[in-house]
Amino acid sequence: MFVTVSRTNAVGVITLANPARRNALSRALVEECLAALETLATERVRAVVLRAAADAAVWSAGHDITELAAGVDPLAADDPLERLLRAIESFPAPVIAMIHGTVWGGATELVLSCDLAVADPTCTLAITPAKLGLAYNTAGLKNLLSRVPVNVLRELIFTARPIGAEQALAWGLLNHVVSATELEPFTMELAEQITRQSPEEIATVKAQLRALIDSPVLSPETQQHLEAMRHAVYAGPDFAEGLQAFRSKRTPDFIAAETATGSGTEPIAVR
Ligand code: YXS
Repeated sequence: MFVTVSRTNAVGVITLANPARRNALSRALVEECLAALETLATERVRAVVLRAAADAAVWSAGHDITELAAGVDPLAADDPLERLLRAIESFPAPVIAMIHGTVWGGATELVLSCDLAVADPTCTLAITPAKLGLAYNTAGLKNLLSRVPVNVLRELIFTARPIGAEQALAWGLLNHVVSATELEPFTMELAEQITRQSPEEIATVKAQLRALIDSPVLSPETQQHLEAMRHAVYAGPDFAEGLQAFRSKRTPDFIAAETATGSGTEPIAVR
């Protein structure tokens, strides 16, 4: 059991509960989140709060790196985490991320796929594909671009550095930052306020906004070109080095890895 589900009036609460693995988004934990959403949908809740345990220093460590493999697409469309992101975006009621603790990698995209995000000052957010040499997916970048300006997204990805709650609020990644003692009552009151509004109109606005975010669609040629670029990355030396470095608990050396495979020698194409 890696997730618990509870309900207060018309508010469902899903709690990530695998502290030993820092709530890493393993297939098992994500499948339990998907099952929890299905249960709450049948119970017709009118808001969902997605949280970790109150004492968790890490909200979620992101994708379970031990389930990634060099040469294999780490973010395929049918990946459980990708299915969870879509399930949250299509859930008929608003999903609110309530954050105490640090958020890493794919967990940041999980937070940003929620409709709202409320945090306390312990919250940090990091987007880390460059740390692993991992090929982020185009759908994920489109989703992130719908939440933050492109220069902010570039800084988050290019540096792989966590940003604090106040910076995340200033950049629009969070709706509110409140004190640690206020976090739960503030978030639950926000959820209760939503449950007092028209569920039909809220479900319709969610669907309208998602349709507007998802258009325009990329041409098949562009999609194919981007997928070829992604394949070169996840089949390349950086990703293998990033995974190996994690397993060996050391900092990755991408230059050495590229030099060793001779892939770092060709000149960088400048358009
Ligand atoms: O050594 P044991 O067996 O006790 O396990 C350790 C860690 O290996 C494990 N763990 C993870 N296992 C799989 N995937 C993870 N993402 C992950 N993170 C942690 O949990 C046990 C306790 O970890 P430990 O000792 O490091 O805990 P800590 O409290 O000292 O440090 C917590 C963190 C979160 C700062 C640290 O665990 C960490 O930096 N984890 C990696 C965070 C990260 O880079 N996540 C990105 C994953 S890749 C992803 O999400 C996307 C695909 S993308 O790359 O595109 O963003």
